[in-house]
Parts: sequence; C-alpha cells; structure tokens
Amino acid sequence: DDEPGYYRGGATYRKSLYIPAEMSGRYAEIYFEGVGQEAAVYVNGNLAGEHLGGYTAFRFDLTPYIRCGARNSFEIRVSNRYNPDLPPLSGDFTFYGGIYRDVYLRFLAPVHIATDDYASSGVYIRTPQVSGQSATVEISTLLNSGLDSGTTVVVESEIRGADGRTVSVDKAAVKLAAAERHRTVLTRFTVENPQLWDTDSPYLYRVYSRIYDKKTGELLDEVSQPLGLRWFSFDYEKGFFLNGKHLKLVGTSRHQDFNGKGNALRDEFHVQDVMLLKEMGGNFLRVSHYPQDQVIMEMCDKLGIITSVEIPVVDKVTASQAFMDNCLDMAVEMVRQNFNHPSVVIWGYMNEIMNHRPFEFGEITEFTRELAQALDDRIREEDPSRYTMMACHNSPSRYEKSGLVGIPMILAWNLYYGWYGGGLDGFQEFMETAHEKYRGKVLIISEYGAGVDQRVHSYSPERFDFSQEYGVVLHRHFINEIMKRPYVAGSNAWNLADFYAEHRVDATPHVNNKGLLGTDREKKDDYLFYSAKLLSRPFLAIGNREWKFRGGAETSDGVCVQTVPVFANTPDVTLKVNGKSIAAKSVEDCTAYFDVPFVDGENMLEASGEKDGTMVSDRLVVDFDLVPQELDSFTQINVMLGSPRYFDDREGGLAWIPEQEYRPGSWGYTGGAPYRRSGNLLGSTADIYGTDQEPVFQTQRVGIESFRADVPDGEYSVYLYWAELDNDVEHQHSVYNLGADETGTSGGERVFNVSINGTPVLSRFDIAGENGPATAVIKKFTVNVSNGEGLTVSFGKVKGEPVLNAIRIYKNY
Ligand code: GCB
Ligand code: CA
Repeated sequence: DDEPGYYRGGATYRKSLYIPAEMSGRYAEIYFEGVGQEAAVYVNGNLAGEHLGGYTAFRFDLTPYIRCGARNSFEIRVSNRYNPDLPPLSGDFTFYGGIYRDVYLRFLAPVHIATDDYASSGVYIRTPQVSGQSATVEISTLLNSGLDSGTTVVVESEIRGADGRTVSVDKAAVKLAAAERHRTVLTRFTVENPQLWDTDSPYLYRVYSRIYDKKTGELLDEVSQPLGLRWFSFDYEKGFFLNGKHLKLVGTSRHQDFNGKGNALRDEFHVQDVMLLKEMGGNFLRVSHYPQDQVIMEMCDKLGIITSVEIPVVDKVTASQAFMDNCLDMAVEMVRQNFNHPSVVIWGYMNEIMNHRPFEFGEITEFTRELAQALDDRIREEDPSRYTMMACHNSPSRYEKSGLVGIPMILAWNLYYGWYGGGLDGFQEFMETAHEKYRGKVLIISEYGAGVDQRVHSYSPERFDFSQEYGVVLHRHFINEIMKRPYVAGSNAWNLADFYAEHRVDATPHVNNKGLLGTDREKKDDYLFYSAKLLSRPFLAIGNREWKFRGGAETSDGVCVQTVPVFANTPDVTLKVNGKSIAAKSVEDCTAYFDVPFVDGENMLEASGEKDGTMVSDRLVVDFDLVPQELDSFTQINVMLGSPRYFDDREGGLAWIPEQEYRPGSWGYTGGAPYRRSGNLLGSTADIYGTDQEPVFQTQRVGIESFRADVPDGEYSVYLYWAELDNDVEHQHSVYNLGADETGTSGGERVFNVSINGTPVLSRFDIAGENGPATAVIKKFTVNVSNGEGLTVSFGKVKGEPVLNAIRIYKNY
C-alpha cells in the first residue's frame, strides 16, 4: 500500500487441539522452524518457553503441560516490535512478524535423540579427512532420557548411499542414567572410494541414527541427516577449491519472500528459488541476511550450490550484554541447526555493521569489535571446519579503524559502484586495493547490483533509471571484472529476486528491485544475461521477454526500429522477424543486439543459434503500437515527459513512450527541460501516492510551453498526468538512497494555467496544493478537433515553472 511503515507489535495465535490418550507417557514438544521475531508459548495456561530471534528454529518441552485424552489450549504470543537487544535492529528489508514457517507438535519416546541442543537435529556429522580414496566420517549422536531410572539402549549409526544401500553400519549398547541429558555417542567410519559431493554432481549419502530398546529391540527414535563427502579451502591469491579443484563461486544472495506473501511461504517457493539459481548457472548462494528455511539448505545440498549462512546482525548494534548474548545464541543456533549440510562452507555474522550510526569511533565501535571477536571465536570453536565472514560496505577505513578487518577469515564487500555513487570503474580499483591492503584475507564480493523495474526500458540507459537495460550494463561490468581476478574467490549479485523493504521508495515503492527476478520470479534481462554467461549447456533467449505491449515513434516508412537483445552462449545468432531473416550476428559477451523494424500490430521474433552441434532457439510475440510521424491516421499516443524511458503498463495494456520535440505535422513538446534531481539523476524516486505506476509520474518536463499533436479532426480524450516532484524532506527521506534525497516545495509554489486549443481548462492549477506532494493526479478532457487545427495543450506560468509528467491522447471517434 501507499502507507509508509508496517505493523510492529504483538499478536496472539490460539488453537485448541485434542491430544489422544495414547500419547500419554511420551515426551511431547512443540517445534517451530521460525517465528518473527519473539515468541512465548502457553499450553493450558502455563508458560512453556520463550524464544528471541525471527530466523532460527526453537522448541519447548510440553510434557509437563499436555493433557492426553483431552483438549488442550495452545496460545502463541508473538511480536515483531522493535527490541533494542534483538538483531536485526535496522536493515533494508521488512521485519515480518508471526509464525511464518512450519510448526510441529512432536511426540517422542522418553529416551530419544536430543532435540534440545539449540533445536538442532541432535546428530552432528564431521568429515575430518576426505580424499578421492577414502573419507573419515564421525557421527555424534546426542541422547536424552526422560526416564526416572537408568536404562540401556542400543545406538545404531548407518551410512547409506544415494541408492539406499548400506555403506557402513555400527551399533553400540549405551547405559543411560536416570534423566540423563546430552549423552554423546560417537561413531567413526572410514568410507573407501567415496563418491564426492561437488557442484556438478552433488552426490549425497544419508546418515541414520537410531536408538533401540536393549531388551525389546523396539525402535525408539530415528533421525536422518544428509552427508556430502567433500573438502574445500580458500586461498588468498587463488580463490576457492572444492575437492582440490579450483571453483569460481558465482551466484546471488536471497531473501525469503515472495510477491504478496511476505515471508509466509510454502516449501515450493523456497525450492523454486534454488532451482532458479541453478538453472541460471549459479553455484553460490549467500543465505542472507539470516538463516532460512531448512528446505533452502536441503535444495542447495541436492543441487550442488555452495552456501554462506549468516545471522541478522545488520547495520547497527546496541551496546548491551543482552544484545551480545542474543547474537551469540543466534550464532550457535545457526551453526548447530545447519551443521550437517554439505553445501555450507561459510558462516557470516555481520553485515555493514559500520553503516548507520554517528560515525565517531567511541564506545559503540569498541562494543562492535568485541561483539565481532566474540562471534568469530564462538563460531570457530563450534565449527573449526568452515570459514567465518563479515560483509562490509564501501567505507573500508571505518572497518580498519574500528579493528574489524583482522577478525573474520573472509572479508567480504558490498559494492555499489555505478549505482549509489561512483562510476563503474571504481569497482576494479577497489578490488585491487583491497587485495593489496588486506593481505592474507580471502576476498568475496558479497553484494553488487542495480535497481530494475521490469516495466521500464531505455535505449539510453543510465544510472538510477531503473531500466532493464541499465541493469545489464552494470551486471556485465561487474561479473566480467570479477571473473578476471582469481583472487576474488566468489561473488553474490544482490539479489536473486526483488524483495520487500518497507521504507524503500524507488520505482517500485516498498520493494527493493535489485533482483535478477521479480518478486513473482519473472526473469529480468539480468537473469538471462547471467544464464548465457554462466551456463555451459547451449543457451539462447530473446531479452525483454515480458515486454508484450510496446510502442514507439515511426523511425522510417511504416516501421519503428528498436534494439532487441538476444542473450546466448552460441557463437552467433540469427534473427527472423515476421518470417523474414533480418540478420545473423556474432555474439559478443553473451549478447547479440539486433535492430528490429517493428510494424504496427503483431511482430513475431524468432532467434536461433547453435552450440556444439545443438540448436537452440526462442520466439517472442510483441504487440507493437506504432505512432506515425504524420498523424493522418490516429488511435492513441502515450508519452512520458522529461525522460528517454519506455514504460510497459501491463495492467492497462498501454505502451508508454518517451517524449520528442514537436515538428509540424507530427507531435511533441515545446519548451522546458527534463526534471533532474540532485546528482543530475533522472526524475524522482519518490513514492507517488495513489498509483503503482511510479515511473509514469516520476519524470516531468519543467517549464513546458505546450504539447502539440497534429491529429485529424474528431473527438479526443486528453489525459494529463501530474505529480509534484519537488517534495518535502520528510516524505522523501530514505537512508538507502544515499545522497539522493530531495528537498523543495509543497503547495503554493508552482501555479499555472492550462488551456486546450485556446480554451482554458485549468486555472491557477497548483498540483501539490490541491493534491499533496508526490501524489498522482490525472485530469481528463474531452476535446473536439475541427478544421484541421490539431491539438495544442498550452501551459501558462503564474508562479514557478509549469510542468507536465505524462500525456495520453486517445481518439474517441
Ligand atoms: C546493502 C545491504 C542490503 C541492501 C542493499 C541495497 O548493502 O547489505 O541489505 O538491500 O545494500 O540494495 O541497497
Ligand atoms: Ca504508489
């Protein structure tokens, strides 16, 4: 919605459940995969437990509170309030609340595999030595007994191959004392000639841990966990090695949300995301900025995606013991809950932590350093087999001065050259300097990206225009520079998909649109570009795929020539338009650009290429609305002022095209200049109230004198589109649009008259005064054009400069 902010507070879930009498004598617990952000569980009025943190699993023992053979009342009190002691405190994503992952009520035998070790599986698998010849596998199984006397059980550990056949199995009798907790049973196996887990063939063994009653032989509990046999290392100069072979880690980051659903996703949504990353040729996922659903991790194990998982310590800390303790707990939960996934090679614990605060180096910085050290120590102690990582923003001196750079094993950087500021080439310089300066530290580019609104296109792309085309310019530059440098061990484009970030404005308010996919997983050109870049199997796709309603001004006799990209890894591409071959082009850097002569109406594009003897092809039908230069026949024209952008109004089926200057017999503006905000950026990034077609309203022509169209006689609807872009500071403020905030007028400072064909239609019009700042307003006028006079909309200045954001002219009859 257009309202800034979102609910941050408490809510209560209630449920009444009949629990059968047979459950009597069992150990009962409730297990949550994740609840945003605080939770307290009451059963039959008793507090069973409380948990802090929205992104890790937890469970509570319900045995003392449950009534078997009766109805039981469950009350889960949750809250996503701001809690200064609980990360994340700040960040560019929406901190949803509530029970958004699966919940289980579980009944176990009194003697069972421990579930209460930070809600882990109770089984920890280590592979201290792996080679092509043999692998050592150590399985620790934690046992709990809820019996009030001693007992003896048999503990079995089994490794099975992917085909389900037993590879190794071992049993041992274990004596447990009354109510003994966390008794560790360690089993060691050697697997000869192991099948290795790698990104191309992610072979998975499975480990089964079972407990049997010694006397009766009854199976009391069983837990199964994935086992991947692989070894890896990072080298400061040479990058990442998996099973002794160099592997450039390339992929994306990911948030856990989806169009219209917030964080409450079914498993399929998570599954689909990992499949989309794999399908694009990615082999690396930064699970950020917090641990995610187990299904994500399982998919990465299955598909061969290397992962880095992190806790949500983002932007800010509170210098309190409680904050420190919560961070440490989260870190331990993260490590223990995800311990057995072969895909995980990195644990992260801070993101841009020197970002938002007063930048003096004082107490807070000191606390941040202590926290980083404590987290790094704790994680390494928990899991010496993996690497630790910190993701920093582009202010290296802050991380140096605060003593942070020395702490993690991997120093990762979120770099937005060519987006928030600085030219694209600053990126190479940064990498070279970082490599020199932080000798011995492994370097990863943990973020880079550009905002893209799928509906926006431009044939003269520029920074912050949100066009599909600028997205490709930026990603092409970054990935090529990353690929050239072996010392860059890996990179994650920000982000796999667009995600909700409530405070954001931009072209799609409340959404961070730096995804390679949309919130609905629509493939942007960026995604197609990466597919061509990263895949080794033959790939070809016509770009601008979802741009189905296009338009453009006639460039020569009955056609409008526009550039169409084809993303491919074939040596060349042939393109046919409406059955006629228009060109064969060699592919440069995974792209062939074609000048396509679009005709009015339907256009069929067919592209094909061949790689290693395999043909690949793609087709696209485009509905084109050709706007003739001489307007002797006319249906409609939709023009955005002050911008070279095109906008695809998918809901209304309208093709918006850029302005042109008026020429007699044709159409266009006279006078004025495009609105550019501070930093000479195109248009505004304000959230325009009352519309979700922001790009139509975010640009304008300032000082416009008239808009003319020499249309034939008839009756027309003329729609004038406005939004005041010179806004009050408060409305515009966004910490992420660094340097791009706007200041200026509200009402009364811009006043003008509008007339159509000499008839006044608006007198002393004050856009902001009448509608509020940054609010969409469309005024519709019906006009009869006769005597070949055409249409002229004139603007008369009263105060300030007249403006026009967009105009639509439609012939009624
Ligand atoms: C960052 C943050 C990430 C933001 C991103 C952006 O550096 O780590 O959370 O979403 O920039 O798009 O600005
Ligand atoms: Ca809006």
